[in-house]
Amino acid sequence: MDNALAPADKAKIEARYLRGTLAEELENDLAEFAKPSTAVLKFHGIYQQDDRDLRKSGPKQISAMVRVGIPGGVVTADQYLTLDRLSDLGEGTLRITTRQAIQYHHVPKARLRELMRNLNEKYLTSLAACGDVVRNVVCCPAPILSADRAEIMPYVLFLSRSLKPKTNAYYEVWIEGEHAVTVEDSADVEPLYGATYLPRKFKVAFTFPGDNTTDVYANDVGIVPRCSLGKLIGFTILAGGGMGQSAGVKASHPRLADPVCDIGADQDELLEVVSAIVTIHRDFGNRTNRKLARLKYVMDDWGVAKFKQELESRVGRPLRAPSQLSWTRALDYLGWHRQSDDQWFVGVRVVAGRIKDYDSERRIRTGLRAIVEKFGYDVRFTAQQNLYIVGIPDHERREVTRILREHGIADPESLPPVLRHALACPALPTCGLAITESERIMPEVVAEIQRHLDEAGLACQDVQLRTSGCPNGCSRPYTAEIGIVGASLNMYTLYLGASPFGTRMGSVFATNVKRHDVAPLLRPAFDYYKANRLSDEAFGDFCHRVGIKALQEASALQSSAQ
Ligand code: SRM
Ligand code: SF4
Repeated sequence: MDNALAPADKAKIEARYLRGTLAEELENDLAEFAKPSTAVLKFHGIYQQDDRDLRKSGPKQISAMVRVGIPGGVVTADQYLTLDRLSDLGEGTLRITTRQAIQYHHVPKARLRELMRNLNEKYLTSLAACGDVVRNVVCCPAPILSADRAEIMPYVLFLSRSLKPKTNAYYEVWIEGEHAVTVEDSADVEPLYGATYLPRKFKVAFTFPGDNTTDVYANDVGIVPRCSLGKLIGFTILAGGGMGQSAGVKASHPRLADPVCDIGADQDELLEVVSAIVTIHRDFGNRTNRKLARLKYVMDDWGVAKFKQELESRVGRPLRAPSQLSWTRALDYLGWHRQSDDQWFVGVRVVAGRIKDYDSERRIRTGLRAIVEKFGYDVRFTAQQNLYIVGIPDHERREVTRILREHGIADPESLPPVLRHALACPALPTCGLAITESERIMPEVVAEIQRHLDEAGLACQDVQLRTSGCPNGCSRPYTAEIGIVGASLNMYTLYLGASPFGTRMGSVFATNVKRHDVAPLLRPAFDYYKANRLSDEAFGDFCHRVGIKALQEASALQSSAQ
């Protein structure tokens, strides 16, 4: 074996196209996989975790988080009901992720094969939902008809399928249950990835012009369709985005993607260009330091001109300059919307993406299942952790509304604006990287912030707020108007000033903020905004215009006056 290989790459080669010793380990009675297998498991969409709430009270309680990739967030009714039923193999919740996937938590090792086989029977897979490969391809899933939209879901599914690893390991390990075979015995090749796969994860998002619901700028590759009179005429391609930054690694930072080129509407051309960008990451991404390995650091080093030159040399032709992109505030499409002349869809708010029965009043999981079971509607998950129930005929709307109400599923119009738009990553107790709480405290923090907005005379103000339990930024807090990021034990960093369109990141407003100090600390900024905003100026745009220093001074002034 080549001694110059980085440890992570050596391990990938030793795992023989994602096999490792998973099949053997599934045969033993141990509750957990051995450490070397945990890296291989990620490519299969599985994280080995322990319940961090229980760490102090006894031995570690090991189980698995399983992520089911759902390209564009689209599932049939039958797939939804399967996803719902299989959640009982874990803790009984389905969690819609910020990339339209579904996660199960607390799945025992002994139930994993059963889970994977049942998913596979319904054409669902966790392959490549995690790991150093192209992850779940996301897209705005609202079935909206308008002149500046065309049906692009076939492109999403095509790209997703084409960029999946080609190894047979997933089927051997989970479906056929055969013992691992050697590479020589298998016919495996990974034409795109090679035996060492990518240096790091790689994310692709589509979104429609004007409507950045998927945060395209936060992705390694962003794809913006160009449409005219409801027809697709091409795509604008962006590259080099990513939110993650690692605590203690100074050079790591979030970055927005840059527009690189325009291409035509042909599926094969799209695949060619996106694959070429993936190979730039494969060949030039940092393979010795995983904290600095994302494509965004290649873009930082090279700049767009050199990046585009390399891309052109890989596709063998010059590429057109990117079109100018313009954006408006992303809509959430919650509530009722017309889908076609005789059909509707309803957007359902799922706070922090957690589909579960909270108590006898709020039976979200049961209510959604009841609707899908009764009517057979398809479901679409969104990158804002919500879902749409689609294809509802006019005459069934009343009954759907009744079932939603009966199960305590809130009418979005009744939700306070901040709660309606907020995102939160899971953090404690499942995430091994969490420094602070996020999902569990988000509703409370949001309620406190809403109270301060109400008191400041801003009760109806739309403000995007996102909480993450560490700087990795899984809820994309750096593109939220208020970003709350776990930094050290029970302490948060607050970011303000991002654009509500996802085109500008926020800046640090305050550090080392205790959870209960978050809302009071923001209050002076709300008062300042109320008194000095321009007409129709969003909170994030205001914070950016006046600058962080002015906001901090307003905050200091108010606290010294008290
Ligand atoms: Fe994430 C790692 C959850 C979207 C950046 N992320 C993790 C892990 C797997 C923790 C770990 O490595 O041990 C978290 C599992 C927690 C748990 O208990 O479930 C986790 N990330 C999530 C999800 C579930 C958050 C959510 O609220 O839904 C999202 C799953 C998306 C999916 O379906 O694929 C999720 N993660 C994101 C996003 C947002 C996005 O992609 O739009 C980001 C920022 C964008 C980006 O990638 O830069 C993100 N997650 C990270 C990072 C930082 C990567 C980096 O470049 O430094 C990590 C840490 C890592 O990879 O080492 C991470
Ligand atoms: Fe875990 Fe941090 Fe991601 Fe939250 S942001 S899920 S704490 S890795």
